[in-house]
Amino acid sequence: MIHTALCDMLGIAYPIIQGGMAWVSTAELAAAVSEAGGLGIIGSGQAPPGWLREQIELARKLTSKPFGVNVMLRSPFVEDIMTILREEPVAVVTTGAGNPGKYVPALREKGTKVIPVISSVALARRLTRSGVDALIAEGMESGGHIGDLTTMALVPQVVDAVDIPVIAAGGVFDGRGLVAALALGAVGVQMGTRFICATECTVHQKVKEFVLKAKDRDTMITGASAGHPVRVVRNKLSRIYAEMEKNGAPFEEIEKLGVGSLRLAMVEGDVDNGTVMAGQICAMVRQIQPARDIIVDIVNSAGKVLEHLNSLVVME
Ligand code: TUI
Repeated sequence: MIHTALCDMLGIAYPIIQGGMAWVSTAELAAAVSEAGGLGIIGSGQAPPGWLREQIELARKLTSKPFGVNVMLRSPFVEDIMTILREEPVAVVTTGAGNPGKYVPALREKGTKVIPVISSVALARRLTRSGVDALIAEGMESGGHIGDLTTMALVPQVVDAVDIPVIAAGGVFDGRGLVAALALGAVGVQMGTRFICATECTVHQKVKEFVLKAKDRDTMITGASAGHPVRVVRNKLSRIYAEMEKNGAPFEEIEKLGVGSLRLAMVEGDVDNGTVMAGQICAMVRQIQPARDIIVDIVNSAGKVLEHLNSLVVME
């Protein structure tokens, strides 16, 4: 059993947040994670606002436990999404791919905890001044839109820079990752990639099979030359990206490749021509299992790691 300040802050049993992955983290997955004692998150990505309203309604039917919504700040619908979150407040809002500062007061007024994902110390400091409740420090081991520091380097620097709770993300698969995060000063972890292969995850079956097959070096970063680095599982589309970037293709053309490609993979199941975002631990994902089993495995393995570490302490 592992209990941290994050559990008290969010009213959850275990300090595990499920990443709000666009087109992947639907109400079914979020509710299953929350039911299992973690914090489930609906990923609103670039989906239209009506979709989010339905998903919040569905999650409320599936669980009475707290859950959250991730807002992708580069979505064209971000203002409408924020309006819905004021009308239908959820326990937690996480944000990604930008600075959510101006939305913080209205969300907190509704009792929503605001927990931005950040990849630098500078933004961590700035957001602390905006009055956010906690931060998720996400290393470049993560899937999707990333910064350039690793989790190992980023988390302790953010922990030292701010006086609010920090959650670690990027490269976490099991109890070893959870304990490592706690050792770095975090109060918990956010995990995305492992939950892609949760039984309750509604992503296309072909995506689950693709992730199950991935090996340690099968992810790569696309879009860095256009200023938006995104970690994906290598496929036909990522090879086209690499070729274009090598040839110095213009920024706009590289950006164009990505439009609609995440949905194409995650919803339509086209894992050749679509974008399959996943983190570097994708090779460790070897089975499809219920969210509850994933959470139990993380918590039990963390207990064993802690016992082992404790056995290394020699009294002088
Ligand atoms: O947001 C993510 N991961 C994502 S979002 C996404 S969907 C997408 N669609 C189209 C274009 C781009 C993305 C897929 N994966 N993770 C959280 C995260 N946020 N990591 C890094 C950041 C971040 C980066 C820069 C947060 C703030 C930031 O600030 C820049 C600024 O505006 O100051």
